[in-house]
Amino acid sequence: MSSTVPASFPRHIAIIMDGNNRYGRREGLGLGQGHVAGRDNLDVLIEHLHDRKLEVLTIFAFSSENWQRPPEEVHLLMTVLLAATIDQQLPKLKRKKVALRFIGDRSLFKPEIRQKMEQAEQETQTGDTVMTLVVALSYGGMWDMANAAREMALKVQAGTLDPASINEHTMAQHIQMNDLPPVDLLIRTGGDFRISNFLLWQAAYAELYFTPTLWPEFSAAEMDKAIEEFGSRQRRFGRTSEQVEADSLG
Ligand code: M2E
Repeated sequence: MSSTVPASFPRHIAIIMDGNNRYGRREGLGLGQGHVAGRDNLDVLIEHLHDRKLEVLTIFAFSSENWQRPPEEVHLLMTVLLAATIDQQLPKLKRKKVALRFIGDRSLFKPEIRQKMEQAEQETQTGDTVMTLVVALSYGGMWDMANAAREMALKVQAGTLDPASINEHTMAQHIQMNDLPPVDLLIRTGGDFRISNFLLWQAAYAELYFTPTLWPEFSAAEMDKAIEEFGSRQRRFGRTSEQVEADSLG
């Protein structure tokens, strides 16, 4: 008997958007223009994934370590481009019912930027969210876990948490995005085969997809290819080899 196993669609996709600077250099663009091209591509992909009814998209724009980049680039990314992107995206995110959320260490941002981030989050929280866009800024997976540990320690100190009750489940409640589904598919563009301290806890069971394509050139078609690949791996790994065999014969 032949059975058709439906391709599973990921609920949560996370992307390490690497390759903006290399793209800019290759194309002979000015400083920061590779990041602008990357931002424009993100715009296209948000729209595409929204159409495909993805629940959560998490993007890694700027890591804890990226503060060590040249000061001009840091300023451009974290002040100019970030503020401009929020202003530019906000009307569309609201119209399409995309809830915006930031994860990472906000204490490192200027107060004006922090306020802009908070306001954008508030303005996009509605009762009928279609997709959640999580932007990781000054984020690190190890920071996330240390942050959870600190929060739990404070609760122990206050007498509201019993140390004996600390396990994977109680810890998970202190990790960023605890109210969202775990990462199903983690994509890294730009050719490196690393997680680079991105989501460590949340991507514990994620399928990994690596591509040499530079982020500004990662198209909707390649995104579909990654999703397709995810679906076919789920079909294979969710069953015994006998089942896969039987299905391919049927
Ligand atoms: C982003 C921020 O490299 C970063 C600079 C700022 C824009 N960016 C890339 C983002 O990841 C905010 C929103 Cl609303 C969307 C994208």
